[in-house]
Amino acid sequence: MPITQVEKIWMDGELVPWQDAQVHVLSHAVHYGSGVFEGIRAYETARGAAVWHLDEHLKRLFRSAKLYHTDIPYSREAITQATKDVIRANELNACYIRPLVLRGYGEMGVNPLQAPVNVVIAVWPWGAYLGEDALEEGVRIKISSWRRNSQNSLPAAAKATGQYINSVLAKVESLKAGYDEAIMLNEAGFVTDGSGENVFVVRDGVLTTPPVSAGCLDGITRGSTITLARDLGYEVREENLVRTDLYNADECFFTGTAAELTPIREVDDRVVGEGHRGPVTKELQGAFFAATKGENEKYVHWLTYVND
Ligand code: PPE
Repeated sequence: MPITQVEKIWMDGELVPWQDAQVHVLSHAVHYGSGVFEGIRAYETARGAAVWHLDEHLKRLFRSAKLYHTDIPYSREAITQATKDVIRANELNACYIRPLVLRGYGEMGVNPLQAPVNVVIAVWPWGAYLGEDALEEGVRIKISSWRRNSQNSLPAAAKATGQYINSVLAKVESLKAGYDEAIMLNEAGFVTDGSGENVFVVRDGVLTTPPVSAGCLDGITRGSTITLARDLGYEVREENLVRTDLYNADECFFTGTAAELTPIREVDDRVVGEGHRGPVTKELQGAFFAATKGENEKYVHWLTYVND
């Protein structure tokens, strides 16, 4: 998806013009994937732009960095302030937010420990991740022939740039085969997640999503969806799923910061349920978007208002 350019990017403590937020081609992260990042959204509310689950995302960023022995040279409070600053500087009401901590220029060779750490927070307006119609019509997906990174090779607990080359393989395979998105299984054959989304199935009114131990990212939208669903009275289980559980579901949907809550209408050419957005998915989407807009008092604490 093309990036919509805005004025400023926050880089290493300063707001710099978009074009000036550069790294050298010999930066460590460019060669070895030694970066950690987040994907966050800010939504338009009656009180201006508000960042959805900023604390959770930044906590995960710091956990990812720790896993790769990277000390982020700013506190979480400073990154919180910088995120607000960069949204305000670009006068955005709603946007996608991409914090990135990368091993920069100065050292070559696999060892990252002497390479400098650069910190970037970019923001831009970003529409529906899987296409404008996807939120209503749903997407067609393929179970990838590529397995999800094994937890003993690349831990799902870290959102690291290099780990995404696994998702790239799966995503491209699915697109070339004519689907919208891929889901990866782990080596044992259990469902993990999409190239950039967690997955849920609904059957007989019960929601099930794979446990984090299956090897999926501990998605923040996954967590909010579990809470929203339970608050609406649904039973939610975190249990292993096999691919046929997706085929035989009444409803199936993705969750993710970029994908938000996107229905899945077909899996491996099998129509899921009625073949369009089901009632539970629709109800959860409604609850999700109301919460992101600050329309439900119960979840206002999930928002960080940019102008506060
Ligand atoms: N699984 C994967 C592999 C993943 O990348 C994401 C987020 C999720 C699950 C959902 O996690 P969360 O956003 O915390 O609910 N993917 C991010 C990057 C997408 C991209 O193309 O870049 C995102 O949604 O921002």
